[in-house]
Amino acid sequence: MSNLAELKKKIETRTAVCAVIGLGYVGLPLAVELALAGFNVVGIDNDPSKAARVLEGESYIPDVPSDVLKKVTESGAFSATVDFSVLSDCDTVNICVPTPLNKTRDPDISFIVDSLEGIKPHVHSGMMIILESTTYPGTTDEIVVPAVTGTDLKLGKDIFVAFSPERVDPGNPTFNTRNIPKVVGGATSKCTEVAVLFYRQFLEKVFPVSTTAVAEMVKIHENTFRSVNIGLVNELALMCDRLEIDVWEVIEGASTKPFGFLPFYPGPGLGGHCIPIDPYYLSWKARSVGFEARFIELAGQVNSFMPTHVVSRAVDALNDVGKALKGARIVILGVAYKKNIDDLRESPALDIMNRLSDKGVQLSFSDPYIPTLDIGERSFTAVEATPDLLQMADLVIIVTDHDLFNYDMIVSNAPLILDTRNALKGKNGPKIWRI
Ligand code: SAJ
Repeated sequence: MSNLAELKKKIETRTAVCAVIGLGYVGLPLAVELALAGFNVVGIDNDPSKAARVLEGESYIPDVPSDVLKKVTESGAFSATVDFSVLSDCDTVNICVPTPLNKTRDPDISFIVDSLEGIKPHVHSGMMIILESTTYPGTTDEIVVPAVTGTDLKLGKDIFVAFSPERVDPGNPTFNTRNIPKVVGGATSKCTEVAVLFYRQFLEKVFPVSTTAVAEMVKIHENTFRSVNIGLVNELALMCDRLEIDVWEVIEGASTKPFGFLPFYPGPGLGGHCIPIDPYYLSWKARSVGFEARFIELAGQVNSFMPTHVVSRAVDALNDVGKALKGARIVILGVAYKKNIDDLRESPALDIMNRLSDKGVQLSFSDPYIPTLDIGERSFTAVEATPDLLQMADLVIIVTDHDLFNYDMIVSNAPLILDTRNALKGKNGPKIWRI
């Protein structure tokens, strides 16, 4: 029986042993879904505490309930380790590690490279390696394939390689690992075939594409689409500010168009570990072939200008009541990068607070999801958004519009409000300013 036939049989009979490298918000849900589907799964993470917590059945990913995790670990279907040697007994390997930017805002694929270094000594015929980490087109063919193939390990015959972008949206109540359509592109047609068969064992919808580069580009396109459209609407907000037109009303009006329009909303800036990062993987790759991805760079400039604009609006609002920024008591409401989550990564609130602190503002913040934060040498501890706190403030800035905030109380007690999210939609008056 050929390696391909043997691997397909193991997948179809769920006797394949599956490894997931990287047990974060992508890898842990994936590993649990594989185990629930009947596969024997081993998670590998370079953080020993993650492996230990998995074995304890103690989930650290909100989308993975601890009782579900405990069920698959206690049954023996799922185990976790820091030791890559387990891969010698594995048939499939999913790489789900971070792909950040480095200090010069160029792609940092060191986590992928480190994973491949861990895999290489244990690669064997009949193995499939699938990269899921968001990366520039060409990574799988140029980095992964050479690392796992060799004279005795022919691509598409002995070793099977594919790319399948992760699309996890942490906290999304509707879409999860199992029901989000999965795009898959193999390094050869046989690689696509076996990767699609693999995912079809435990995911509801699998969408094959012809190459790994197409699959890599699909993901980057999805997130660049958001970054550029957010940049466009932020620029619209800056124009409307000059033209004294309510941008929020403009978007609400445009949203009545039943086709050909998708609303995006201005905000204090672009946060998160995907949207501010992924487009720069594409522009970096484009530059390597002599192409300047102008939309991506321009959107980045507009989006990263928004924290400056928020500070400028704060100056205007305080000035309007005869107060200076320096020494003003300002309360920031919401610091996570988007509402109803506890993630601070790339949050524009950090940039806004840094700028305000530098200008001598007496700064405090309230966020039900974030207890403390550090900005350079300065540490802040969250305070409760009480009527007293708001009454004593000179200005309250709504940076992240968590649903847990009591907006009626905020309007009743804050003497001056800068709303960067239209959280106070429909409420107007001289004390309410918007971006
Ligand atoms: N933002 C705006 N205006 C908007 C939308 C977002 O300013 O109209 C800001 C947010 O406040 C945040 C940043 O942009 O700071 C990113 O927001 P996001 O809604 O794109 O949320 P993310 O970063 O969690 O993006 C993830 C992505 N999911 C994956 O990469 C798997 C993205 O593809 C999803 O579309 C997005 O979640 C989602 O829709 O929730």
